[in-house]
Amino acid sequence: MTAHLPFKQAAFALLLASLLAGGCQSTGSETQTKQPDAAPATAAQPAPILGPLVTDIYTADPSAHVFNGKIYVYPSHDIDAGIPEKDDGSHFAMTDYHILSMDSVGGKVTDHGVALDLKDVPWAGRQMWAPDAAYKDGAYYLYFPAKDKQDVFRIGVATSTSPSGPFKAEPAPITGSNSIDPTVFKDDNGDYYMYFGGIWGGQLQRWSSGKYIQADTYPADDQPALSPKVARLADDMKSFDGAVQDVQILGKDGKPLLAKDNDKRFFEAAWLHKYNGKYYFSYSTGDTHNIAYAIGDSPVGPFTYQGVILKPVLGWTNHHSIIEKDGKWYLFFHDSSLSGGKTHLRSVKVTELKYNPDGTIRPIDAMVKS
Ligand code: FUB
Repeated sequence: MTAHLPFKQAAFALLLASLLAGGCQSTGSETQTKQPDAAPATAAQPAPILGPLVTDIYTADPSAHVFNGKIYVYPSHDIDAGIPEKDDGSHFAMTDYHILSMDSVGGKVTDHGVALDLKDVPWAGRQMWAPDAAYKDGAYYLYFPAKDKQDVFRIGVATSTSPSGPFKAEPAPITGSNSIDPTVFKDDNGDYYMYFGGIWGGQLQRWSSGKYIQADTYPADDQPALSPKVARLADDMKSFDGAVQDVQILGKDGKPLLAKDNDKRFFEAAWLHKYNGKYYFSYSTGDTHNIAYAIGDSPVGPFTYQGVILKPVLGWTNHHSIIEKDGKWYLFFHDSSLSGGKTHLRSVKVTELKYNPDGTIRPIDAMVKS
């Protein structure tokens, strides 16, 4: 069933369509969901928001990639574990990953079933948070944060011969990794970089000394904000080649953003993409709920703050990825509309992302009523 819908009704229409017209179909461990058609954007209009991509499970933190001409989305799989909401994020108690795929944005979405389960990760204790994936030389790599048995977030890696898994986890997390939200970027010369880090529940504030300290330590308001991290991946894609470095995010004045710059500074959810030869580092500002971005001339920075890509969405967290497919750019993100606003029960959506002629990005407001 197809319908031309105002953007904000599309999610609810999809749910209805799925229920009434059999929009969700299961084939073995895979489930397919039809996407509603949305009216094409005009130059003056914002692009339509499509999704939730799937409605029979909650999905969040979407890391999208194009592999073999198809779009694969590596999300968190949100569940309600009955844990009360706390600042340390314990209620985000996810235990596995499902991978979604589609031929094109707006096409049928396939849920490939469980790709990796917590019980099959020897070192992990709880909370499988935002993952990402990469491809090299015939192998697919799933990078994921989880708390180890000592309740410290680490970043693990698992491998598969298929982009949709199943993935087999390495016996130990990546040496030198910590905190959450890994994302891997492949540069044009074949180098791979991992960016990671997240404040509060993601524990980045416990690594300021270079070692894990249980107490939270934050810079004073007038000091540089906590930095996300970057490391080049070694040839084996399972270890870091060299030291973990700070990612510097500068203001337009060339000085590092400060801890008090809450509406601009890094909190979590890093992503890196390249556009017209420039490196775009984007991230969530956390407690101010923006997806912001900064541009640089090198994959390791420094990056200069530019503005907001995605304004706050329904729910507390904001998390995204950016890909190019068939000459168009897309922003994948999540919100809590399907769960009626529950912060830990989110759903992945997608919309087109547009650049201005000067390379800046047109901000997106997914809350705007059409
Ligand atoms: O999904 C758990 C956490 O919420 C992610 O790791 C953060 O980026 C935030 O979206």
